[in-house]
Amino acid sequence: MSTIKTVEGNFQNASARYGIAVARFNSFIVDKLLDGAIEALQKHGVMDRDITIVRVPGAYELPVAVKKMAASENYDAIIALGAVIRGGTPHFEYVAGECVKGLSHVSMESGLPIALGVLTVNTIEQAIERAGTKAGNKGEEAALTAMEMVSLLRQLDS
Ligand code: INI
Repeated sequence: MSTIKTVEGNFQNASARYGIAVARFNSFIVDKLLDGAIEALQKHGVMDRDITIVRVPGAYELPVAVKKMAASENYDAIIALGAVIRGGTPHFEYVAGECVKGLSHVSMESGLPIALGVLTVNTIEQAIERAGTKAGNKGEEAALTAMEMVSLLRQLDS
């Protein structure tokens, strides 16, 4: 049997506090991601009082809101949810790019796990597929990632 130590997160973090930052743009998709995220947290024992939803206008606004949330020290992890759907203009590239770059920057600066539940897709159909139909629910996946990372970082701290 191997004697190599492995450190890995699990989903037993019922005592952690989760912030969910949600973009209102494309809310018919993002609301499904939010439902998936909340269900995943509740299924693993997270209490409603340990979940806070923060709403912003669009995905572009997620990084600045998440930065404030991280600085507040009120959360053990933040789940960022949005849907950027390609249109006929380069706007998509800027919104999607700045959103993902900004969230990654905040995570590295703060040391807080920030789960990326922001869809960046070419079509509405692709968004629907990832919001609880044939390609799963990326909000649920982001919530599970947040839980796993809280657990992992706690173990790495100890
Ligand atoms: N915001 C989104 O969340 N998704 C999009 O697809 C989108 N598109 O395509 O324009 C979008 N734009 C708004 C942007 O996030 C800002 O709210 C806006 O530019 C004001 O700063």
